[in-house]
Amino acid sequence: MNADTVVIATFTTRVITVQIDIKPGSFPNAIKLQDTGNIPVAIFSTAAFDARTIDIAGLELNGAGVRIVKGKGYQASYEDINGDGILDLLVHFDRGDVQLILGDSTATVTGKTIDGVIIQGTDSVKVIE
Ligand SMILES: [Ca+2]
Ligand SMILES: [Ca+2]
Repeated sequence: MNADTVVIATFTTRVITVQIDIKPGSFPNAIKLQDTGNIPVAIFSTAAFDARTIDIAGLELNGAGVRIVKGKGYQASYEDINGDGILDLLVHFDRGDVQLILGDSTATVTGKTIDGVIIQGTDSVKVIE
């Protein structure tokens, strides 16, 4: 008797949850609906995660990409935002593209590392008119 062999391939997608701070140093993270400009967001490194491995080009905050400054490229820098001695990533998202409506209480950054690992981080927001 022949038994059919069923091969089941399982793909595990690794997702790293990262700690972020929308509008670093400020709380609540008020976002005015009709505002343009940019929203700064810190993505923190930890002992286990180096924010410098993030692919900046692929980052999004609720649908908005990282702001591109004419002649300078992406508006992003490595700074130790929380003073723990490890460099963090500070990126600025295009405010006009961020999809938020009144009543939304969180916003989420999604992206990938240069190795293709998916990252995701959420912070609270206060959407105001
Ligand atoms: Ca904040
Ligand atoms: Ca830090």
